[in-house]
Amino acid sequence: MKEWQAETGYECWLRYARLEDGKLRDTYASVCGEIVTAAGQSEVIRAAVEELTAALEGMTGTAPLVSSETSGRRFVAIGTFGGGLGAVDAAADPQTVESLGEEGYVIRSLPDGGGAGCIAIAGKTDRGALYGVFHFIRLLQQGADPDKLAVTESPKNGLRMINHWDNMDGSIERGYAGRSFFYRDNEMTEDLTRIRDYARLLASAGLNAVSINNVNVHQHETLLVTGAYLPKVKQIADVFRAYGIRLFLSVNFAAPIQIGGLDSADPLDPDVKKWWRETASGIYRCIPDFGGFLVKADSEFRPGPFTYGRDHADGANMLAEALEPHGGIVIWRCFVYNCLQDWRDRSTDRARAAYDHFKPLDGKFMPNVILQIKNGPMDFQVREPVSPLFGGLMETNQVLELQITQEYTGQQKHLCYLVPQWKEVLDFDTHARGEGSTVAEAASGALFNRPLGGFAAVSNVGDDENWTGHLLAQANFYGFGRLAWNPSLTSEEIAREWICMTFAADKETEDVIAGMLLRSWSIYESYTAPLGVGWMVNPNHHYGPNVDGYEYSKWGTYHFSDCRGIGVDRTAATGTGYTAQYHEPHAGFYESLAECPDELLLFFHHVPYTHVLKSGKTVIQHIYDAHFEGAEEAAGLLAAWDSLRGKVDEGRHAGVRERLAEQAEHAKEWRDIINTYFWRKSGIEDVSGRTIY
Ligand code: GCW
Repeated sequence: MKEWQAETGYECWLRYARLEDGKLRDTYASVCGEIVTAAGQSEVIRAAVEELTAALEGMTGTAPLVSSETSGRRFVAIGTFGGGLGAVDAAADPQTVESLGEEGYVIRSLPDGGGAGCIAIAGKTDRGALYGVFHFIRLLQQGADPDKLAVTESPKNGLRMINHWDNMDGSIERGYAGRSFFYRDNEMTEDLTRIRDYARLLASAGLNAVSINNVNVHQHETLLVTGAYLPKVKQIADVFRAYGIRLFLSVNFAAPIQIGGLDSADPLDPDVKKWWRETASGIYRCIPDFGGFLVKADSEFRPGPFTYGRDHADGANMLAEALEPHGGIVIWRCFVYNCLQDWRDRSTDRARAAYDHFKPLDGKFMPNVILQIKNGPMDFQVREPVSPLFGGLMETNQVLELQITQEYTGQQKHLCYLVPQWKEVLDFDTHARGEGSTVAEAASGALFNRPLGGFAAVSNVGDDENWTGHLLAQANFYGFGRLAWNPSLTSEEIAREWICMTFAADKETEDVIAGMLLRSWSIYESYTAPLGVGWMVNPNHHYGPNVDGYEYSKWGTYHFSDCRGIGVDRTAATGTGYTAQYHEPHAGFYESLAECPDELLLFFHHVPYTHVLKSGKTVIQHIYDAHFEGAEEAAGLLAAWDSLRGKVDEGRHAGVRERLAEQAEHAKEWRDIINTYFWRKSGIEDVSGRTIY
């Protein structure tokens, strides 16, 4: 059996383990024996060179020479077009260079370049070159032939962002991988090493923006925009800058009152405007390339413009005006709904809220405002329809918000590779401009020709040694970045890339892990809340089954099960009218009981347990079958992983195994509680006569 180095998972996919194939090792060592850059390089290029040096040293056992002149042997040239390196300029014609945009790059094998031949990695900007270097490393990790490189890439989305829900006391809202690595005890961390490694991970996955504090901005965090903390924030921004990443802060809409000594936060009040303008200037004096503000307002008890009878456009535009002279942007969240609903009131529908609030404001936001829209109308459930704001908003910049942290999808104790879920969202055709009006096109800005757009996602990392708690949850972090760069990559391509980089596994091992990842979302869905109805979790922490946990609460998240049936009537004909927020054909599909897809049936319709699905099963039989099968498949994930003992180093194997074992047990708990609940409610027997309690 193979000897493994003890591994913790800290390096993630930037692992750079010694290549096992000796021939490949020698080839890479000789082809990449030297790295050449123009003299006097920027810190971004220096970061790129450092990364490639570490990668080559790790993979081949020999560190490359780094210089600004070729010594006659083969080399890798890294730089910007027109930046003083002939090999770089030879890598692409002017038209290609033009098409690259600010962050694109070219990677090319030039057999005749610079004497012995070279590989050029070139961007229009140094950030482009950095992304090119990370791509090149990925190719080496995948065993690419260095003589046949011809890659031209640029990102589909301008904004590719991670949102942290980290609090300054060190806790992370909905964090499942330890404490914050930005803060501790209401102070900012002094240890920038981990933050630098984090920046490397972000950049390697293609990400370019990060907000470092929770959108629920509490007392200390309100002060982040002031001199009290800005010098420390600057240090972090400096670390990120070297990796092409812009820093954003979440701000408290009531800050003018809480820390500014004003008696109002009214967005139309001149003193309030002035306070924000001065605050913005103060930030930019310290951090000239500060990204801007992320805002959760009038949502879940956060302050906002409603207090003053103003709307969200008034609120966002006021902040946008303050940031505009400095090139900053406002990212304003659309997660606005009534969280003090009465469960007895059947006319209020939380799913409608974001559209009802924001659609009437379409076109009223300043050009440097982006509305951030959660993928679904509710809240990051394992299954939801796509938010109708995509395709609904046509004159407003928008960014798609996803949740990498697994709040409702197993809290990084269960395996749930979310890329397939995200792909379904991205591929959803809103039909806003006829066929092909996908969410991916709307979010990027391409569909409605918007200047700004992109993807943001809530982070799943913390100070756990392996960043994500569940090692395999790293694939979600990586996958989000890759999709934000290129939404047309498939879930499988991303999974295999990640596995190859993370485990350097043989083909058989790669197949096993890829199979586990690709099945995991559907497995998780099958043993939790059925057919798109959502929730059924324990209140507050949201882990584990509790069918009525939210049924009589104020949060607007109900399933309405009784002895006859289950589901929420959101039709225009007899329900809340939510279906009408979609363009055709979806408005019609969802409205029709016959056409509504099975997996979303209970999101849109209240039906008897005996209703027959398209699958041919009744709803109740589907619930039983899915839960029995789901729990079995969860056990199957553990068995599959066990088959890899000896093929993955012991440290990482054991860590994952522990979580898969918990998942298998917990899936049984889900199975039995859900099945028992519905058996008792409906009185209908399982046709297969399995044990229900
Ligand atoms: O899903 C809910 C979470 C809250 C979160 C909120 C939001 C940051 O349960 O913890 O608050 O969404 O997205 O604002």
